[in-house]
Amino acid sequence: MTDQHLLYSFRRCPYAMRARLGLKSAGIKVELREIVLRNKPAHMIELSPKATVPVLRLNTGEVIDESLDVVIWALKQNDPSNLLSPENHSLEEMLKLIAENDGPFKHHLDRTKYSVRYPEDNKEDHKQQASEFLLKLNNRLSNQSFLFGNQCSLADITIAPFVRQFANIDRTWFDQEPWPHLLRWLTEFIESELFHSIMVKYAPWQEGDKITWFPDLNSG
Ligand SMILES: N[C@@H](CCC(=O)N[C@@H](CS)C(=O)NCC(=O)O)C(=O)O
Repeated sequence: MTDQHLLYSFRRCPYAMRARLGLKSAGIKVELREIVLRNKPAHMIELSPKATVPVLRLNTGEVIDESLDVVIWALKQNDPSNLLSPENHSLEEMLKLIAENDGPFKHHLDRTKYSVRYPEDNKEDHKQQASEFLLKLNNRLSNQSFLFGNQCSLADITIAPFVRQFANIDRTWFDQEPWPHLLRWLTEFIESELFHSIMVKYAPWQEGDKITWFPDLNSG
């Protein structure tokens, strides 16, 4: 047992954003250690040799190193906004859409955003295939405020950071595509108090630093 939960995080990583969104929504306080991907702390790699962020070490010593598992763990402790149980929908249905996001959509997103790393691939094909997923989300959002009804759910907070990442590849193009409902949903997410509260900037952690608590007490 240690005194507190510890989160290794990277501000701009959509997986780490997802973890912070879950922890913040659940009101769970952690010690936050901001990292730089090129220079990961040895302790983080000791906890999780696959060395991706986020890594959450619970005060029991248990390590959770998959972002979706972090969110689900957090919300199972405390879920005041019922993110795990949206009206008329099941957790299973949400997990299916999240799997599409994390699998094919993220695959095409990376090959659009980092196309120089994939010289054999056709960037436009990947952009097109990623867009098909986004049109599907737009459809869901045409008659409801969020992906699984009129209240925010697990699916919204876990998928939105990736849609934001895709939108930022070419914002002028993205804003002109035929997905007005998706745009409305993304804008609301980006402008939300919740999102602002998890995007506070921290200097990279160094041994000997004083503890940085997340959520930040000054960020709402
Ligand atoms: N499946 C993992 C993926 C996490 C992931 O790939 N994070 C990226 C940063 S966005 C990372 O740490 N990559 C390792 C690296 O770039 O060295 C999760 O959901 O937590």
